[in-house]
Amino acid sequence: MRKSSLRRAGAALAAATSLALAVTACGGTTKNDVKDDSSAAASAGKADPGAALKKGLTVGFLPKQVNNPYFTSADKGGEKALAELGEKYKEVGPSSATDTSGQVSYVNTLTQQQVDAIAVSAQDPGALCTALKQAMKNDIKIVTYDSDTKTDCRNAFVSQASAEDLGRTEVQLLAEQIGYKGEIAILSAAQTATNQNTWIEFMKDELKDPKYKDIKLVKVAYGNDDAQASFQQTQGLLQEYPKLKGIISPTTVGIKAAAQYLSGSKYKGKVKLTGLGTPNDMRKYVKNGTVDAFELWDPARLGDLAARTAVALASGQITGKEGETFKAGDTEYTIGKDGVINLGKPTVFDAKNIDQFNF
Ligand code: RAM
Repeated sequence: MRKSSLRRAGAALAAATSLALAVTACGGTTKNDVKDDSSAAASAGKADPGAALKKGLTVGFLPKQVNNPYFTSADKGGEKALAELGEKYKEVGPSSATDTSGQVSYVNTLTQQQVDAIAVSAQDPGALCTALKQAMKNDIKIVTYDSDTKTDCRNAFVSQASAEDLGRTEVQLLAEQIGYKGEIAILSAAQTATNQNTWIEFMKDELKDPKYKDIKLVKVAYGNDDAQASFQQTQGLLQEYPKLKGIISPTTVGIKAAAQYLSGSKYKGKVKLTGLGTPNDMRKYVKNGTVDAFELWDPARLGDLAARTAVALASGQITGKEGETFKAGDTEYTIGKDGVINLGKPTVFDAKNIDQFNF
């Protein structure tokens, strides 16, 4: 049952779109966000852990970028879970990872279509908020997955792993590879991406440890999850910092493009590269000696959990409050602080284990 009518939705959505556009430039991360008690999530009513899962619900997946193989795998995982549960799946989304106004329009379209829940990977923590709050007012449950919004703009966030662990382990991996000495750079995705910005903050914090005193972070470059731009940014980094010893690229598009550049250059095997990549993208660069080790979670499992969380929310089993529990497949999950649900630990891939993975 919809709480509020969608009759006024046209005008409200137009206002929502322009307001959302006005805050597109809002940056930052969720690292220090505090949950606002007046948030939609906090006021979403009481959870009924015994409620049966509803059937025939429609969940709209809205990734950062549709033509990114990482999101293809993630959303396929969501589609499969929804089919198993007897729900309907749809996917919409922009083809560029820097099209926040495109993401806002897709949220508005899904709201007009009266889907039951939206699973969204946000390109920006604030830009989608007005549109997402409008959706929640229309009783549409919002799950962020992969990349969060501010906490009051969604009911729950399905996180791929602990952001802190990811940020710190990437620095640890690279530091070992360069012998704890030399200049390093980060090749990120979009400048506003919540997930990458949160991980980068933890990388910078990790680098404060005295054991990294001989390592200097010289630049954070942005390849916008665009293969060509990421390739050029890598080339630019090496031109600007010829003594560079290592690069961390916490994006599947960025690390692949950086590996492609390094493997065809005189820096192959000399400039170390790590970060987050898919085994299928990175296999040949591990085998040809460009990359020693990198990490990731299974994107399909992330999409699966996002879908199951969306269905649990839309069925009233959970509301997104800390301490609530629900079953996704065979696993019981507990909602943590700020409505965060953690998928688990990422895997580190290297020459020894990479052939065991196919995604
Ligand atoms: C890219 C996207 C995504 C991120 C992965 C690691 O595909 O930026 O948001 O989680 O890389």
